[in-house]
Amino acid sequence: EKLMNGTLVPPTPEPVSPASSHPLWPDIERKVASQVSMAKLGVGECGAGWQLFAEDGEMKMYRREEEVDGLVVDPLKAVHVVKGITGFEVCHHFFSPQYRYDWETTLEHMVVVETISEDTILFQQTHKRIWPASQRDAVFWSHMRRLPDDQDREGPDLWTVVNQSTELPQYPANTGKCVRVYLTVCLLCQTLVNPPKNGGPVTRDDISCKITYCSVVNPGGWAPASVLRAVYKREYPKFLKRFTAYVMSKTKDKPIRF
Ligand code: 18C
Repeated sequence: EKLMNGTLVPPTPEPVSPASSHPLWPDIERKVASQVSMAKLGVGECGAGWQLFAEDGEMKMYRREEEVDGLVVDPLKAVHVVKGITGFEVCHHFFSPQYRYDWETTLEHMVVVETISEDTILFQQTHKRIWPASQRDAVFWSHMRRLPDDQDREGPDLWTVVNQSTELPQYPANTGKCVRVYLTVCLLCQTLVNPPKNGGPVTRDDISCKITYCSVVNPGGWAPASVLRAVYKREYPKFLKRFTAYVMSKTKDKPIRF
């Protein structure tokens, strides 16, 4: 568009509702704050009963055995340190729908129900069925954010993605072949930089990412406890190794993004 004096006016961008005016916003603010503060605590600090169940190099996975109404809901906490990638890059690939089928091996189908804003998306997902249980689906919001540095540390800010089940009238629970699962997931990432001794530019050899992944999944309906525990003991380590290898491969020849 041209004004009368001949200057060009850029086209108005597509309206994307700011997440802060969305009805889910108060829930998102509250959940992100509580999940991040829990994720920051080490396994020793966040209550007794954490057992190490998987370890591979720098990766350590802990769980706490818990049941609610006879259903296994064991909270999981995993920590990992991965060379050559940043917290932003890890969160970006975890959050963005365009990469999800590449790394999420439990996924059968994903729908982006609503893009609330650049950093907040509503998803509906169906996951692969595990015999002898019913297939599962999930409806959740996902929110990615840079976290202000509360400890005045040197170096880049933290990044997080929080995924939290919610209800959507368009996707009522337990009406089709799927049983609805309820999840709370927090991925928290800190980039560690080793400044090069020669004072040169920071390369991927000088960075690593400390990843904390916390998850609680309520299976929502009957699932044999022994099968469920065997499935997550296999699937969580597989996820974290595969996903981080994926982020390394997607970023290795690209400029570092903090
Ligand atoms: O966080 C992860 N992924 C995100 C993006 O997809 C998001 C999704 C979380 C998925 C939650 C689990 C949904 C149910 C899955 C069913 C299991 C299918 C396994 C198929 C194997 C062939 O946050 C990464 C998630 C990594 C997933 C680990 C598996 C967790 C298993 C938890 C058990 C859930 C109950 C299953 C009921 C049936 C058990 C007999």
